[in-house]
Amino acid sequence: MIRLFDTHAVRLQRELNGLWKLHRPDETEQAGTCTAMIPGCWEMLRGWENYRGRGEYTREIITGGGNLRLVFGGVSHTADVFWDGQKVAHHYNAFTPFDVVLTDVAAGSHTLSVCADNRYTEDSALHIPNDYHTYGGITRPVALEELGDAYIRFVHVTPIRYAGGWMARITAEVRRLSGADSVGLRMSLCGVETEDTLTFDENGTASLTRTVAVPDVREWTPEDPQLYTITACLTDENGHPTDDLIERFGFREIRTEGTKILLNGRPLLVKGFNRHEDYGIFGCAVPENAMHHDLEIIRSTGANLIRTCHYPNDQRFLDLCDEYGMLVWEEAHARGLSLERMQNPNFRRQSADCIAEMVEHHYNHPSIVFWGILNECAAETEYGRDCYAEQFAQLRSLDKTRLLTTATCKHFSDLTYGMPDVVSLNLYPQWYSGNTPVQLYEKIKAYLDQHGGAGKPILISECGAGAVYGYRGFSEVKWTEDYQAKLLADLIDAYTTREDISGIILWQYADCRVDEEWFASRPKTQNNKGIVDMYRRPKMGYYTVRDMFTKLPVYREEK
Ligand code: ADA
Repeated sequence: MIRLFDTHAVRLQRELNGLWKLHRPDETEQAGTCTAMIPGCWEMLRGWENYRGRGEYTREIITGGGNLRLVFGGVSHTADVFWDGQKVAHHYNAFTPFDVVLTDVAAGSHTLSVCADNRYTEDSALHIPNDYHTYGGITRPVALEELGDAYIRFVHVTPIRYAGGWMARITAEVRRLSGADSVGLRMSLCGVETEDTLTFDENGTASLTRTVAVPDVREWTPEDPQLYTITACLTDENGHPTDDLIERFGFREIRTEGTKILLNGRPLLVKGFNRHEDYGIFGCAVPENAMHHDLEIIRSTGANLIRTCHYPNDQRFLDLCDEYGMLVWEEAHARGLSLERMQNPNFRRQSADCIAEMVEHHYNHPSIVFWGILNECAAETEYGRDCYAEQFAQLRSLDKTRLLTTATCKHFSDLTYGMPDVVSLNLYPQWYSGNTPVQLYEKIKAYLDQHGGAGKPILISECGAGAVYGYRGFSEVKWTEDYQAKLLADLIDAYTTREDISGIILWQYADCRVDEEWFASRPKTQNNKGIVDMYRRPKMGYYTVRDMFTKLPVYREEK
């Protein structure tokens, strides 16, 4: 499945998941040639566990011909796509989807190849050796769609709350591949029907924006995550459907008021986890059942938010968050980039592409309430500050409704405190620094108040401690589960009880693999700050967090 609900009743879509052939194109001997399961990371294959290089996946496609669209949920991290040996697409970034439209394809058998590359070359500004692992392969689902003369590229729904209730602003974009200069577009949501004729411009694109009032709305809330469906359908001159797209959305509002974050008008207390897409033997290609299991565990702690540190997530996971009423901070890809890294000639373009793809594909998820950028990058430099400003401006132009933020560790030199809607602090008292949680926070708060951050809501976007699963001891020294559990209790206590902090996002939900070449090598080559290990076995910290989070309210006024 590429999504967790039906997105088409007219357009034919078939999955290309399953077994593909895989080989290493840069090795003369056919060592490593095998069959691989898609979606999957090649690190799951024997002999490929530490492979960093190019891997070429191939399979046969039998089609009745016509216009086809290949949809890739994610290829890690660079993809070159070949159709019968001809290159048809190039895409950079493991964490964003892309597609390829092929017109007038002949009926019969064809060869589809995808060459994935997970090397850290100079071309790659965002995938670098890091405190998480960049796996290799076709790591998210792939599908093939049959298109007619035109198809719907996207439908975005923006919920708008006004004094009398709710409206929905709908934006749709349609592309023409062949055929007539105009097309009919019928849409239906919550019992409201619209019908329009769209005329294509010289580039073969047509778009439409409409705002409709929606009566009797049930709001999407963490307690009652009500989802609605919009169906958009292209029609020919006889009114017959030729293409369609079904999307899900919800009615909810997120905004700030002074130092508060308001969800549907109520002050939110964030109780969250940072979660990497990484799971035991599956790597970043986390199967649906395991995603579901993660949400079961996370919800059982009483948490209400997940931060997708530090990249856009698989859309199936976001679908699950919509269903579970789990709030999401989705982040564009970047972690810990130095000034030198940000000055990579590809950095600005690769970042802009990532942001554009993330917002376009994930716009409708009601669960996403924050867009984040540039975790712990060079915010202390003037060049870095300009990049932050550029990315915030891009996000604001694409989405005027969600809150923008960035997690900083440059507490006493950050030049960007004035830019985001919410100031977010990554801090590790009693782990990397000797201060108590309150001492450290108060020092930072005094600084940020003088440097653009005064009067804004504040989130603790990361804090925590490492614990090696199963390492226990009366000594309660660092790396024991005992030390982690005790520190987590202190952190939750310090950061959820102050009026000037809107909540805490613990680092992290589950242990994850880190790159061996990353400068701060870690025990077991893992970031061990999870409250569960890579196989989701609970550490003592899981129970501590659960005991504390479940006693805390979702909204501040309920205290
Ligand atoms: C940082 C960073 C995380 C992780 C964490 C840690 O704040 O944002 O990705 O590396 O520190 O475990 O040290």
